[in-house]
Amino acid sequence: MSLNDTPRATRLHIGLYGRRNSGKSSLLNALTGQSVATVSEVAGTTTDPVYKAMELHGIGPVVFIDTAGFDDEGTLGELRVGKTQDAAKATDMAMVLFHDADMTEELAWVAKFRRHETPVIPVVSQADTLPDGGKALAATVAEKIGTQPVIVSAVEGKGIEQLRAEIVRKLPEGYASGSITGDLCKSGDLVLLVMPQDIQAPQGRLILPQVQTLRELLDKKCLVMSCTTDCLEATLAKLTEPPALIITDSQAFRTVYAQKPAASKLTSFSVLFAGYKGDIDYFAASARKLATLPRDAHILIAEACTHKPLKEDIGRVKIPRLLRKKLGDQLHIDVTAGRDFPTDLTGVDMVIHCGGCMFNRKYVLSRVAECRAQGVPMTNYGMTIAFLLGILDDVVLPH
Ligand SMILES: Nc1nc2c(ncn2[C@@H]2O[C@H](COP(=O)(O)OP(=O)(O)O)[C@@H](O)[C@H]2O)c(=O)[nH]1
Ligand SMILES: [Mg+2]
Repeated sequence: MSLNDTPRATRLHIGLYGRRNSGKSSLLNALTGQSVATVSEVAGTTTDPVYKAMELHGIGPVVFIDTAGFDDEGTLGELRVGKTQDAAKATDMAMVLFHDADMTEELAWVAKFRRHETPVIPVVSQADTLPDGGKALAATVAEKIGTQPVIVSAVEGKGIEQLRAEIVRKLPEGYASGSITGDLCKSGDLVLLVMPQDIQAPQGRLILPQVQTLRELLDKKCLVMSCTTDCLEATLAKLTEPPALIITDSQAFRTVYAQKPAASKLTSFSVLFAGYKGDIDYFAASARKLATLPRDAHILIAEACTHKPLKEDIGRVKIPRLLRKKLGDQLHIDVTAGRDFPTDLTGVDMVIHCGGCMFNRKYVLSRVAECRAQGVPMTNYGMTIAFLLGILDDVVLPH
């Protein structure tokens, strides 16, 4: 999905609040990895609040609000402070920056946000300039507001991943990326769904990702055709033009790839759900890292469902078999199920997650955030299969 397809109003608005020169604009740039906001030594450089819609890695579409600073002086200053107050009303989540022993105004802002039930992330900024790396100031803040602040340095790039994890932790429950198929198809496009109804398919119904995808395609006014893998050839032969997009069950990937018309884009349900329920770019980058894992690497496979494993279970049988075939017999593979996910990932070289249809996006993103913070790559089933079959570069990713 292109950035502008998510209406600004429905995006999560994250506001940065602090005095002039507390490092708000620098922090925003560090978080996004871009120069979104003007940084200056001259206090009061950011004048009106700047609303910037963007894709935040590990989170999704958001709007950042970079404010002028709440200690602005003079007539023009008052106007700016007024605008900062106004921006606060549109803020779904607030970062309040602390950098000074006098924190009267900062505390008042925290209290104000809390009164409005707006989640607040306290931040100790420019930590590299503070005598003990900001620890004493952080302790004082924690004592005053009952929440441990994240200590950051935009210049040294420290604390940025922790801040990202904190944003994920504070996301509203229902936070979703908005679209499953994103920019991959539009109204009037012919979309073919390949859905093998094998031993693992539940009796008499489709699985949730298939149902949700189908519903979205109908809402989008796409023309939808469905078949099982064995009927793919006959289906393609009946169509007068190649489908704009083919969405297949990951397990039929190779078969579908071999038969697909050159003009059709191909993706899988689990790749789509990697984006809908997780961080597609982190998953794709992590899947590529499978190639460089040591032969005796430790891989953690995380299943959302706690159903009794089936004979040809994808997480317990199929993926481990594919991994061993590609990477050798010395791999250590553990499987975890349900909410049973370790907080300490020491010794884990790679996490491979299921599609997460039983979890909400916030929950999957919190796992991604834990992995990112601990420097552990994390990908999902669809991405893993695509990589192991050597077709990751031929799969289209939704955005
Ligand atoms: N040493 C250091 N300087 C910083 C840091 N963050 C910002 N600065 C500097 O502090 C000044 C004000 O930063 P800016 O981001 O414009 O602050 P804002 O007014 O709150 O938006 C600039 O000179 C920045 O280069 C940091 O983490 N460490
Ligand atoms: Mg600024």
